Amino acid sequence: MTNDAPTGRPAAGPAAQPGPATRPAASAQHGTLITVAPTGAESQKSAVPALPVTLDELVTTAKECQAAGAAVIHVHIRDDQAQPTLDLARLTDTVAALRESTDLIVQLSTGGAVTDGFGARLAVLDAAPDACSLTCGTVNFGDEVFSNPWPFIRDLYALTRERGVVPEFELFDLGHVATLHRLLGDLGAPHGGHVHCDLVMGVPGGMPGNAATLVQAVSALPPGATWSATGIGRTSVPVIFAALSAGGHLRVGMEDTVSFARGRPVASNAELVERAATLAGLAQRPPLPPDQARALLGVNGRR
Ligand code: KMH
Ligand code: ZN
Repeated sequence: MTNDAPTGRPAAGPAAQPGPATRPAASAQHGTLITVAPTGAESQKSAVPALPVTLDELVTTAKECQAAGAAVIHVHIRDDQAQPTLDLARLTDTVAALRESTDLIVQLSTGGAVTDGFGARLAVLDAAPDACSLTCGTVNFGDEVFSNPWPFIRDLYALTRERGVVPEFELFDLGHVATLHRLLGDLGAPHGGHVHCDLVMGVPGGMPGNAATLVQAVSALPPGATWSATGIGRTSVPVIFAALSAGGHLRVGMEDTVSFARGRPVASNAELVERAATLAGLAQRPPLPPDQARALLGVNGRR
C-alpha cells in the first residue's frame, strides 16, 4: 500500500496493489469537507414539508448550503408525486441545473431507494455526474434490506473508472471496509487516484453512531484515505463531534436527520450545514470551498 502517490494520478490497472489512496494537499488537511445530503429516498414530503423534492427546491437548497459552507451535494431526486426516482432525464437535468447555479461537486446517489434495481442504479452514471456514492456491502436498513452484492459493487466501481466519475465509498459496517480493500486490490485506484469514504453510522442494522465505533472503523481504512462521517437520526451531533476530533470530514442533511434537536424539526438543510460549519470552525478546521474540495477528492474541473 502507498499513501504518497500524487493526487490526480491516473487509476492503476487491475493488477494494482490495494490501498491506492493518496495524501491530501496540505491546505485540505486543515479544512473540513462538508457534504450536504438534502433529500434522500426515505422521508415523505407530506411528513417533512421542508424536504426539497422539486428541482427548484433542490437548486434553492443547494445555493443556501453552498453559502453556509457545503462543498459537495449528495443527490437523490423525486418524481412529480414527490416519490424517489432514478429517471435518467430528470437526473441529467438535475446535474445541469446544479452546475449552472452552484459550484458544488455534484454527487449522484447510486443507492437510490431500497426498491431500485441494479440496472437502474448503474444507469445513474449515464447522467455524467462529478461523483457518485458507492456502497460497499448489503446492510439491514430498518425493516428493509439495502442490497449491494459483490458483483454489483464490482460492476459499479468498474463503471465509475470507465466513465471518469469519482466514487465516494459508503461504509455502513466494518465488513464494508473489508470489501473496500478487496475492491481496490482487485480493480485498482478510483478515477482521480484518491480514496474518499463516508462512514454512515446509526442506521438500524448498520454500525452504531458513537465515537468508539468511529475510531475503530477509521483505523481499518486504507492508508491515506480521507473520510467523512454522518450520523443518522439522533446520532447526527455525536458523530459530528467524533468525526471532527478524529480528523474527519462531515456529511449532514435531511436525508440523514429531520430533527434539529429533540422535538424540533429541521427547518432547512442550510441550518444543518451552518451548524456543521460552526463546529468545524471551532475545531480550527473551517469548511473547504468547492475548489479545494475538488483538489482533495480528485474531481475534474467543470466539464
Ligand atoms: N436510500 C438508501 C437505501 C446512497 O445514496 O448511495 C441508500 C442510500 C445510499 O441513500
Ligand atoms: Zn443517499
